[in-house]
Amino acid sequence: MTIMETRKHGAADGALGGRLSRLDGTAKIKGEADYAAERDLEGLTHAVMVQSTIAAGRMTGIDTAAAEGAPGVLLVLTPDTMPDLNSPTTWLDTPGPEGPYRPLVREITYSGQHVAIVVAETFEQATAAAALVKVTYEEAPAIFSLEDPKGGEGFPIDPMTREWGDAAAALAAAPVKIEAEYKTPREYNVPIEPHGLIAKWDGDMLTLWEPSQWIDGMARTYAEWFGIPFENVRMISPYIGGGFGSKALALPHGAVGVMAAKLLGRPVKLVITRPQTFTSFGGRPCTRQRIALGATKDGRLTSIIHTSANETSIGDVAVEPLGVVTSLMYATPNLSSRQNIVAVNTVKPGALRAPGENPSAWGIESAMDELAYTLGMDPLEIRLKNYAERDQEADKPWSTRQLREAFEAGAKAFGWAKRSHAPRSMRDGKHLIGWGVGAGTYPVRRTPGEALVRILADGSAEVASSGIDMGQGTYTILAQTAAETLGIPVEQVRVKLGDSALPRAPVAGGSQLANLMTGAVYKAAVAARDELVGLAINDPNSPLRDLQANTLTVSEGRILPPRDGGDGIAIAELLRQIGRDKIEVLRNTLPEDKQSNADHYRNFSTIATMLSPTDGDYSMHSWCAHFIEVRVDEDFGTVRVSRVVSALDSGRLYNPKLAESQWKGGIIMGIGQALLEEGIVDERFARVINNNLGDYLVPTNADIPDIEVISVGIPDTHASVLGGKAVGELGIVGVAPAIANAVFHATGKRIRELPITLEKLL
Ligand code: MCN
Ligand code: MOS
Repeated sequence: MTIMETRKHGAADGALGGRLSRLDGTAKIKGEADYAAERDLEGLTHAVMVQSTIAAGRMTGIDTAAAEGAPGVLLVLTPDTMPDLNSPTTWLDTPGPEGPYRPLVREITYSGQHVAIVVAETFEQATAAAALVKVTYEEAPAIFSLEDPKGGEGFPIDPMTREWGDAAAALAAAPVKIEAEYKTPREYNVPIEPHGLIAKWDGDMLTLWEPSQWIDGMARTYAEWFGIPFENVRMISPYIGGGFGSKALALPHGAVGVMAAKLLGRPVKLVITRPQTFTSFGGRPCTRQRIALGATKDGRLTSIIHTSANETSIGDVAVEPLGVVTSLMYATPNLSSRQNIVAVNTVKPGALRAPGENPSAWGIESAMDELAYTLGMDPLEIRLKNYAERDQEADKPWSTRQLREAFEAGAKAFGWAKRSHAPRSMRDGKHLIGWGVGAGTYPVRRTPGEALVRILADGSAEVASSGIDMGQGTYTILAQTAAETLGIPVEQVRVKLGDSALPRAPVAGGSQLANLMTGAVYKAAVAARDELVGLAINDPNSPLRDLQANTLTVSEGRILPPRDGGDGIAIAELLRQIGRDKIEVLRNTLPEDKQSNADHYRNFSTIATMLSPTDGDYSMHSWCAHFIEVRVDEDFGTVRVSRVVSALDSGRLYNPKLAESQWKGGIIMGIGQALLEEGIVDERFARVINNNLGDYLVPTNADIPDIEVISVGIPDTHASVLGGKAVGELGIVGVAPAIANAVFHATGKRIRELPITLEKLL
């Protein structure tokens, strides 16, 4: 839809629901956006990390003499010289492990673990000297990945268990059944801006320029590591070059870099190299899921049995929740879902766009397709037949679930009715054509947020929060929220984000920030508008004096009386008249009993305050359906995605242009996951060898067709103050199985292990 059409339909660009372009876009295109590591401070020094070359064992010696004597070198820290840090609290607000925190280690548990840092006057000097650090090791056998039989079955994660009915008996009795194993490899976040920071100490005040999805959470960890008050950490992150889940937490290299700055008494810049983005933090772990489905002859599910495992690191627990979609998507009277984790010699896996939902949908959405073909049923029909009318596990109704509408709208726009059922039945020259469908979902998470709204003497307004914008659109939608609520044009609103000196905000993770921060800004803006109106009716010189507050409106920067009562007064004029330079309101969305908390920041710097999607009377989720066409070259086994139509339910959209971009971004990552992305492990060294953007393949423009996205959401005020649901991670869920299902339709080959590379099709 064009902007003109949107106008015709009511929502002006700058209002909520309008298609305003990104407010940060111009600065980024012009190169004016200042990213964290681009700052040049006086006395800036440069640091480079040294990493282990073995995956398991212990360091027997580390010789730093040559490095220390190299030109320009100022400091070398090793496990022997790195001072201990405090053990930080966890992200659930519980105490961390006992004993000190040591980010440089002698006991090696994965290849690429940090063992030393070298700081020099220039980056080149630090890089050269880092190569001179000589480490000797006593090597032990390593478990290279989840695929390594040495890892065994792992141990169960009981909170992941879901059971109802008698799944085993129902499966045994089912007239139709399928059973298969679905796998995903290690996948990496690879944001274009690598992780890095500039750290500067002034006494016990720490300033950090570091890209962050969660300023408050990271600032808290740094404060705890270094034993200083939260307020002493100033973290600045106005622009972020992508994170996809990897920039939410403070990381070991950050701890070492900040310590180096403290010891040197000079600012330190530390940017990890591209290969180090594969080992300084983890991406999505390798997963496997065994799924058994039982059904009646007419295609009604009677049982789902799901057993799964993901790899974690040695000594740490990382769970990629693999059963989350399995238990939610389809109605079944019997279900059993269990998950193990298996410790292997890898960096601790982390969050990558839709952790859990993404691989979970890969399993169940592939399995449903297999069941459809076993039954000779249309893959869309089987999904509609088993449509879950309510959340069976939580035993609650959905707040809103426009998934049926998504299936219908997507199928219609795609032309699904023209599909011929049999594999290999559609062809265009030497291309086999396949049409596949896959569904997805993402939960609505809710955590408190806080925002400051300021109306200034010139009638313009400011919005401030430590929440962040890594490209998803926060600046823009918060400006729209404030503009609409305050009744001033959007050009008159400035939004400040990404600075811990501003009011508190939760993590921009779990696709929650838009709902939470629009809610907080709305609350503060309503209070500011009320104050403004109060001034207008109380000021003796105001043309609106003594009118009822609830009869006034604010629009286009003017406070207006009821119809035909004149043109009121401009906000700027009123403030000038009464001699006020601003109206300033700070509001948060914490529950009443938490409003006066001494450690206010604690409510925003962990996820302990997060409500689950089933907290309350409803089960709240976003939903989507992807319809995808592939063309498979029979001779070469190459797969091209040639058409994507997705229909998505994220409730009300604050800015459809940006939400559509988010969905498309997720779908593009899903195409990458289906066809390209894979951390290839060298089994001999337990090391990911394609640790660069030349060898770790992500999709380019040439890999991506036009993508049509259709919004089928309706406002959901159970889910959020302004009626929106999750957007950011929804699009990636269900894409890979839709592609694998399309590949099966094209070729008759069922690929159960991602990515779908050509050798699997030949
Ligand atoms: N939006 C909307 N209407 C809604 C909800 C959202 O119009 N009802 C739009 C807004 O433009 C909003 C955006 O969608 O800014 C994302 O909102 P939301 O779903 O709340 O997600 P977050 O703001 O919490 O962003 C985090 C989310 C996550 S968890 C990952 S991972 C991810 C993603 O966003 N990483 C991204 N999108 C990304 N986009 C970019 N460019 N870069 C990343 O690293
Ligand atoms: Mo997103 S992986 O929850 O930051």
